[in-house]
Amino acid sequence: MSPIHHQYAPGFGRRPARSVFSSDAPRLSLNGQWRFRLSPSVAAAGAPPAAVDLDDSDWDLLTVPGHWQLQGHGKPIYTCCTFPFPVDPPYVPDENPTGDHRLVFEVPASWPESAAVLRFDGVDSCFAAWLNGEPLGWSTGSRLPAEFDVTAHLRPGRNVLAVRVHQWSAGSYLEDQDMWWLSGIFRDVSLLARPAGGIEDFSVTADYDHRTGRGLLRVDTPVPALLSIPELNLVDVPGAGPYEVDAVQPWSAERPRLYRGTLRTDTERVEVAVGFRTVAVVDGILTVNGRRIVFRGVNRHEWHPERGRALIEDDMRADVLLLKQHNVNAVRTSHYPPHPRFLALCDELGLWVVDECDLETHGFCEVGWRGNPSDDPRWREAYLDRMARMVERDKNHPSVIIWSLANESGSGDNLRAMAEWTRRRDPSRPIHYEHDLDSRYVDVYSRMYLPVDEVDAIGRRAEPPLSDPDADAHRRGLPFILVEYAHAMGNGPGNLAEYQALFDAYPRCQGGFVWEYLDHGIRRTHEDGRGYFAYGGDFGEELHDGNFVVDGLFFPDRAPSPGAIQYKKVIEPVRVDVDAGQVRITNRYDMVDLSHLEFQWRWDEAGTPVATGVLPVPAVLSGQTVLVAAPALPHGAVEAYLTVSAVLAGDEPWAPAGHEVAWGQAQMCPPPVPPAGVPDTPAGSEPTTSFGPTTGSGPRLGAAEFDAVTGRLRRLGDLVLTGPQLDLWRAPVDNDRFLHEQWRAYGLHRLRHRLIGVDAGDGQLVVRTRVAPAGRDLGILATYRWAPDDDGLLLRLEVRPEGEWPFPVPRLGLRLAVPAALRDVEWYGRGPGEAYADSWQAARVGRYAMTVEQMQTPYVRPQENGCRADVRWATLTGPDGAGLRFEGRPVFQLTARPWSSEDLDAARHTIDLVPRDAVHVNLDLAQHGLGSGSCGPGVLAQYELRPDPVTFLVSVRPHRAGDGGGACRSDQHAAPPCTPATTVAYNESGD
Ligand code: IPT
Repeated sequence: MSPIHHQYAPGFGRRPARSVFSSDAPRLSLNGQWRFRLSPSVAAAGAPPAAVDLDDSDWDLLTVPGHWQLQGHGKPIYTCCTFPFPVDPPYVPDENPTGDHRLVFEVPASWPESAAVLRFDGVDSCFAAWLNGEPLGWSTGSRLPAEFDVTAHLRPGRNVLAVRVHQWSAGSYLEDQDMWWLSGIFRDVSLLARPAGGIEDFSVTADYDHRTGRGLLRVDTPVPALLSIPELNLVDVPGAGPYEVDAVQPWSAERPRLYRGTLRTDTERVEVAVGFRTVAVVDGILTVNGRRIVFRGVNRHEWHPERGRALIEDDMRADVLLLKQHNVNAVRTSHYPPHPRFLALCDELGLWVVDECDLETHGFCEVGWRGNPSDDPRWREAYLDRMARMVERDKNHPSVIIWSLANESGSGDNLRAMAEWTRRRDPSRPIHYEHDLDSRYVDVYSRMYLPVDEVDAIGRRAEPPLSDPDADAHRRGLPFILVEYAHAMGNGPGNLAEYQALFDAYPRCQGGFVWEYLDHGIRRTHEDGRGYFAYGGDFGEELHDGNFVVDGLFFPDRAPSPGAIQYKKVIEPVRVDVDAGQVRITNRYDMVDLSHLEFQWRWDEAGTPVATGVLPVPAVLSGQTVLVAAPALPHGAVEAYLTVSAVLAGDEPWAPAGHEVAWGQAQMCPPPVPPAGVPDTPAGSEPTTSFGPTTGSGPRLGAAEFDAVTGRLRRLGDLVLTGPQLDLWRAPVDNDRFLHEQWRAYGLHRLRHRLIGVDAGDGQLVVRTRVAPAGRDLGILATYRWAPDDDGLLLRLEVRPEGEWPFPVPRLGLRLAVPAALRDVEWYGRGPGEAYADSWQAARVGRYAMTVEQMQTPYVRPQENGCRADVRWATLTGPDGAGLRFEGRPVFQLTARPWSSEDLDAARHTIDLVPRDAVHVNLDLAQHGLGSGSCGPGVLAQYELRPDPVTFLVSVRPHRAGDGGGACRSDQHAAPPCTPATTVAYNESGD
């Protein structure tokens, strides 16, 4: 007999799978401090740690649940899909770290003499257990429960439990999810008394008929049991019923109505939480309770930066609350069943769940899928075992509306067998598996990372046909979901709005799940005390996939990244379109009306609120739109914006009253008077005097002094500056993957500037330069035309590319360095967060103040960040309130940081970034979009930044203490009256 870690079989000696529930039968938690010893191999571990009298007093202590690698034993390994051991199934290397765990526990005197069960909710990856020296059995299936009957071995008083856990096993071949490899008893361990005649398991069926409003309820049990749900007038009735319930309130993610009650026999009482709902695919559309639903979802791994996948209740509740607060309505439990409490919280607070089995054989892809277990009958039992353990455990959760067989496991008969078993066991839920490419045994057509145009074709049911006409007809009739899209790695994702537009446009496109919810960074502390998050490679792994493991909408500590804020905006369940005379409000919820929301409006002039109020909005039904008159305010002399926010009218279990759900904003009117007398086009006049590049003293223009050799501005009044000069570079974002290799090959990060000439005259200074990388003959002619502008300067930068530019460029604008003391920033433009060409919708126009430090987004792997878009003006000031003021003509994009782009580019972790003695400022015309290129489609053509000839205007002047931000002067905006200010890169309509 081969050792347990080399077996195709999933386990031995386990009890049949069943659901998780709360019972009044005694339960003893065995969580806590256990004795622990890690051995580098099974051989080194020696005899099992089973003996009652084994002296473990010199073993370490380990917190259970927990991973040993996160408690100082062994090291985490991160690979995305490559197996960190030879692909040699079902065998794993001799170097198989083995953790022996022992716990001495007392069975209280009150413990009944009934049967007893020992339950493990999750052990990674393969374990055997002994109680009081007697073997109980063994199991694989890390994220699934295993129960053993311990009736014969449990003693009154002192008991000794021993568990041997192998890091690697045959099961590891089925658990190649893209996450840290972390081992141990990472979910709860408990001892359960099982009263004779108790409730071993139960299955709730609670259908909802949306035509009649009636529910149909039955609760099946192996032994007859009595059901009580007082709210439904059911008291001690036979569970099996069935019962027709009139006028029942259905369960949905939007209104998670649970009817709580109990089920009892003479010896046991258990809790039930019933949610009435019916899931069905009707005419090719996925419906719940007769209504089409749209997933505004995320893929959720379980993660905590210190505890790994050993989550506690607070973590899980925080996740559900955060998701609800960010308008997310659905979770795919990528790629394994979560801790059971998570699903109970989804039932209670309302999230649709795609519950996915603990199965992924992705590493076989690396070897051409040779030997993939999915199509090998020797693995059949393990596949079916995993599915049954998930379905039986989670079957009573109304939140679970789809079963997912696996992730990225190729194709094969074992998957088909799982689907068939599941369909028989639970016909009430559709079945999903993305990699069933022909969708032969699934009920939902699902793909990942498809580009917008392919989703559009699927929406029209016009996707390319399959070769088998029957399979094609079947697939063409299925609803479609993007089970993964929008790779949220680092800065991004972009293009969320384009996908959402397709989900709105095509009934068949029923939303998707962003990859992914949370960055899986591991918290570490540098020797100087500063904290940071580690990623792949930081633990000396021989194979790893770097920071591909930090690709979430939320940072490892659950702080929302700009991607989360953007996603919240794009998926908002109410669309508020503000127009000159009216506000158009569309209910995009699947089920509920808008009576739970209050619509508050705010009128800002030059970014300062001048009036507020509440719009009277009727209880708009799902899918409907109303037009409400916009508040009429007199147009002043400055730019005015109307913002309408939909906020919670009362407290909800997931957020307090006043929480903002959605908003819309529009520029109501810029100054009616056309701009007058602005010298913003000095290009026409020709200079009369010329300074050569080698002239000794620098030319001057008013309070400004320029460098004679480079032609660069070096002083404005009292302030010493470096620059500005043309800049094309950004520290590549993760989504610049592939493109950034071209940028580097062409040397965009090492541009050289050559002064052609400085010409002065007519009160202007014209600095002509050529900017180009070494080794290449392409370049840019950059002409800086400086003219006096009040007590400052107006700069007109003309950019004329030369040669072949075969790719979009990262950015186009100016960089400069200003004294480090100027660290207080105020601006009028989009904010408060960053915004990019294809990810700006969450940033609203307003007046904001932050320090330079606060403007940084701490991406776990440092990269370009912090761009504030559509900035009309910005000031950078020091402690005395004096500094610089920049003004756009009409707008610019502002990035300010305590380090340079080069520092950012070189840094691997946040702690590598150390403030310099300058503030580095970028004033950009535009940046290239973000896209999803780290794992998916890149930037859409309309958001690419092509190096075309352009002219960019911006002014700079000294800012004195007490100047204030200043209202937007009427002459600052080149935009014509009553049209929104736009830049080349921003499209207000979102089209
Ligand atoms: C896809 C995986 O399903 C997911 O687990 C994760 O690895 C994601 O990619 C990238 O972060 S599979 C990929 C081959 C598209």
